[in-house]
Amino acid sequence: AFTRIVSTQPVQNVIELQNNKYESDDYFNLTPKILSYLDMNLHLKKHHPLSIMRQRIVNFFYKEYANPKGTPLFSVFDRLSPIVSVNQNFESLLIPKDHPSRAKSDCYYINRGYMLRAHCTAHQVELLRSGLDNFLVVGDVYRRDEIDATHFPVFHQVDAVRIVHNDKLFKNNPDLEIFEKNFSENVNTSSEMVGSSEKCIDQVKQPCHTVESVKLMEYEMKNTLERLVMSLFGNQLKYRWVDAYFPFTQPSWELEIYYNDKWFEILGCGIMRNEILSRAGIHNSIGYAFGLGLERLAMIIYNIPDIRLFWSQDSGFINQFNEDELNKNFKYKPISQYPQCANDISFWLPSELNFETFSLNDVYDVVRSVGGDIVEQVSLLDKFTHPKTGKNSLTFRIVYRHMERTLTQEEANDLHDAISKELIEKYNIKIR
Ligand code: FA5
Ligand code: MG
Repeated sequence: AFTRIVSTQPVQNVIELQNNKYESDDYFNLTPKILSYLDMNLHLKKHHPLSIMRQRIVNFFYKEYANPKGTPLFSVFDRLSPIVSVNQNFESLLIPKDHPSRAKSDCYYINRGYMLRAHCTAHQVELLRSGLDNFLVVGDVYRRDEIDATHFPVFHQVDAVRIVHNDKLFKNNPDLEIFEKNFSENVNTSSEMVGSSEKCIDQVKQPCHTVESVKLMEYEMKNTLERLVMSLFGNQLKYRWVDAYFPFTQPSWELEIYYNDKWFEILGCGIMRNEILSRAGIHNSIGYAFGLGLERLAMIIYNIPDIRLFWSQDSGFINQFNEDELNKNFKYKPISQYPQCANDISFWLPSELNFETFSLNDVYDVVRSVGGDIVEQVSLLDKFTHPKTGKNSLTFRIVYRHMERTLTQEEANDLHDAISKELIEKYNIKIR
């Protein structure tokens, strides 16, 4: 039988973004909604809680690492464009070709070569190559994700790198070395890049490093980060280190903090992979790197209940935050809770697709594009395969709530209809 191949791909197209032209291809999956966030720069906006978080973290590092004259050692980059090459976001960081984080269903691609950065680590190698050894990168990052009070397709990260040369690290111990004696930097380690993409937590140090150098770096990193979070949350804070895995650091950890009876992961970090340093032309040195999420910090510090509030234009939100009292922690006062409207949608997938090949993030993107910030949550209620026809059906509940006023059921219905229409058009689904 002849099956109609449903194309969800746009026709070959040239799009202009931030004064550069890109040719879109079958990887293009940006939505107008996502593009509208590109130049918002919430982390630079006056009185914005994310900007306050950025300043507190930058100030901490300026103070923590300064030369004897008081000049900060760290350079700060907070205006780098979020449009990066796939190479910057993945290859340069030794992320294997088949790593799940590269999936089209998880990232925003312009084409096969360019994307919206999925983490600020994407700038690590270019900055290392430019000769910097201590730097912070602050910016917006983009990931296709589910929809609820703690997830938004755009959030903000602070990434950091600190490199120490052998002479400095062992200033007081000239007998000690960063590298093992038998280690040669010429050894070809690139085979590790095609290695398994499985998440294997390996807390063993990299073979090239001596135990002493890794322990010293690990101590400095953890101690700095612990004091950073205490400077943000106060000394009473309960935290813990959890073993983790990142392709670009080894060993790696995550820092979790205890809040409202739960553990929250706020950052990932580790000892930088030596291949990254040596490829960037940095020798006889060891480094640590970390990446943390600004929204998570701000939500906990100010008790902000919903991640969409960061995008709110309501003066009732912004006016609660004041640059002049940067270090003051207080509880955010809800503007007011407007009622929710919940509508369900059930549809059949096109017959050539099943639950594995149909991406839920495609649905979430349509919901975001059409419903915008009025959608509070989307949850998958039911998956069902018809016993006779073998057709697959999904049911979602979409919760609508306006952040600044009461939404009528009619308005919610209109949005809901528009979402159904867009899903039918884009993905050839059939409403049940
Ligand atoms: C990374 O993005 C790594 N690049 C971090 C890193 C950098 C590790 C350098 C080692 C060296 P991850 O995906 O876990 O890792 O995100 C880092 C932090 O960003 C998280 O700890 C969290 O605070 C924040 N974050 C991640 N996903 C979200 C999300 N969907 N919404 C809000 N914040 C998020
Ligand atoms: Mg993580």
